[in-house]
Amino acid sequence: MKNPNFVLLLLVVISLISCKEKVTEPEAVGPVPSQRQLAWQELEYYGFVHFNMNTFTDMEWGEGGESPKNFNPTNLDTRQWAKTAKEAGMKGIILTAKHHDGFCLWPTETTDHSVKNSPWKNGEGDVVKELAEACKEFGLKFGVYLSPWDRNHPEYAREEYVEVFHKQLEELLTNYGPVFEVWFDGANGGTGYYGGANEHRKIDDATYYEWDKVTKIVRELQPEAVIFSGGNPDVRWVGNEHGFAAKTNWSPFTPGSGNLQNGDEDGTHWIPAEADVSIRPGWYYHAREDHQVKTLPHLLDIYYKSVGRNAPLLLNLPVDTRGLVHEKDVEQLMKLRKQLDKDFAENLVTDAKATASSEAGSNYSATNAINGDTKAYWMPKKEIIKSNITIEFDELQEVNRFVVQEYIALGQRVKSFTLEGKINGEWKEIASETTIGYKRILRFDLVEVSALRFNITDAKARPLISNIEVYKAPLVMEAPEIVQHKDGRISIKSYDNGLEIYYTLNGEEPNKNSKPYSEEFLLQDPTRVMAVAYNPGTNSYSEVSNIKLDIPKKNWQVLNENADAAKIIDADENSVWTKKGKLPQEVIVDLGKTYNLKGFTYLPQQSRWPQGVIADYEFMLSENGKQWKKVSEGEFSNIKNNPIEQLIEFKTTKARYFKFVGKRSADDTEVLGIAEIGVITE
Ligand code: FUL
Repeated sequence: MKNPNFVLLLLVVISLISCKEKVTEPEAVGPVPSQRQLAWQELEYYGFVHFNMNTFTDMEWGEGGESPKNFNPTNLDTRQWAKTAKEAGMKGIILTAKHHDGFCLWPTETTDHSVKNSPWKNGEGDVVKELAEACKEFGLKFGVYLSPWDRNHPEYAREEYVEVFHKQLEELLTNYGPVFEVWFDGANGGTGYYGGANEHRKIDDATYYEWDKVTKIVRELQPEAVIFSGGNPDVRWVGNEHGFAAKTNWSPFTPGSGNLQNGDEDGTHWIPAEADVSIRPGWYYHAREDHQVKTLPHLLDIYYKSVGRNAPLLLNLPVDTRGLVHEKDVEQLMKLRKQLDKDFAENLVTDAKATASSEAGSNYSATNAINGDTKAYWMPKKEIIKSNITIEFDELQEVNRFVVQEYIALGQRVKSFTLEGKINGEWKEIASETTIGYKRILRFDLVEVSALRFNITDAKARPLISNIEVYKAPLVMEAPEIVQHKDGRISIKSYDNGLEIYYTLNGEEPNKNSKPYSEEFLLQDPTRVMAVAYNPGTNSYSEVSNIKLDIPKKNWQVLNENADAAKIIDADENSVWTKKGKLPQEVIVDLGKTYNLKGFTYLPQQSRWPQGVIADYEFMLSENGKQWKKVSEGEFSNIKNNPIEQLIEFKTTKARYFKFVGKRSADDTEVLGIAEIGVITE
């Protein structure tokens, strides 16, 4: 190397290379995910199965003294669970191998309180094994829920039990193949059977279970598995059981901060949230909830507020006493799948052009954000935080979904961003939001744009954006909801904006030639209201809603109780009035004037733990409020299992006053409970 020009050239080349290298090495910011956390995050949507002793005792929290003889599914088919989950688009299933009552779904060596002593398969069965195999067959991941709290075990709260708990974990993680998640519940209620002691036992959750040891066991036996809760090494609870993550959702989290919902911007550890929710009110199967399987709009909301807000969705299916996912649940799951497939059918960025306000070199261009490769990302120059990507479409596009992902392997950075649309040549703000994380999905009303501009307005360091997708999701064509208010106002709502609503009051099928609905209207007389949603864009109709409304409750009054009792005639199904005290108990209502009555309706409380659901009743009428005539008496059959609105007809009778008597409640508690009561006029 005698030639000085050559040396100079070499130096230039070396410095160019090292410059480039500096660019290729963006530094991590804050805590970063482990490989197992990254793999888990990409699953996005998987199923929970609550199936165990509680399924057979019709409980949510068994006490621990239940006999194994109760456990006897008639038609258990884990392949049906796996097939359902697979077709629903889920990536795995987590099974309640042991819930708080302590019953083990596998023939554990640690206790007799297991399938071994149940009549199911003469004690030869193993639900954990059957499900692990079914998951494998259907290409699903398999996970286990093992309740630390054990209301059956005699040694619970003492040292011996901790060993039992660890041993159970070892069995589950050794004998059933790969496990992707181990779920430890936080509940530690206190009272229990505890081998017959039937007492209250307290433990310190932070120390009793020896979480460090638990983590060690999991890491050794299943290095790929993430741990939910249980000292929070990998995944934290989202802070509610609605399946909703917060809009601001940091995966960094400082254990002990209590910020389960939002996480901590400057959290010390990478502990992302997981959103768990049941497809029904309860986690376990109860026939009484067959009519309360979540609707498509509700499930969609859950999806967008979990997966769309940086939290994988763990959706629970309460397997029934047959040992099957109930038909109604399957139906709703498939509705959700179908709609999501439609929502994300065609990614409109594929033919678009992306340019950035700043790029840290050609390896980090804006194109990386729209090329479908989530390992490549857009990155602005080092000192730049406020920056943007513009996506220009070939032709005008109608859009209503925006998906964006950060390259989280190097930390979660974005604190806030906005989305603008170029509408008629002018930039207009569509959304202004906070965090992104692994994935954020925005839903907004349909806009026609020639371009979109995605602006990072604040971040912990320059943003790394690995993916952007844009869609035009079809409007959800659910039958409109017709609501009658107490004063007789009628409102009709469709799920999505952008749909037209048409209705009739004469019993004829509505269509776009019927009356368009634009605002609430008044109805004083009993009327059949039918309504339909219409999408002018696709020239298609929803199903028709069809309800027979009776007289409004405007001038009604409860005569024999305090003001709170007005909740039973406020036309709001969510407000409930209960009265404790020995049954029978009665309520008297004045209708304000005399009608020809031919029936009444009774709606019990619709919540997860309904109170005072009446099973035996009497119904009386009076013209003057003094002389009463009994017009109906009997039992609301099956109301315990199926607490829907009861409709009872009787011989037409003239009356201004009615008296509803609750004689016995379905669970034999001394409570009268009413969500809503109504009459049927002639
Ligand atoms: C809760 C438990 O107590 C429920 O029974 C259910 O298992 C749910 C997923 O977690 O904390």
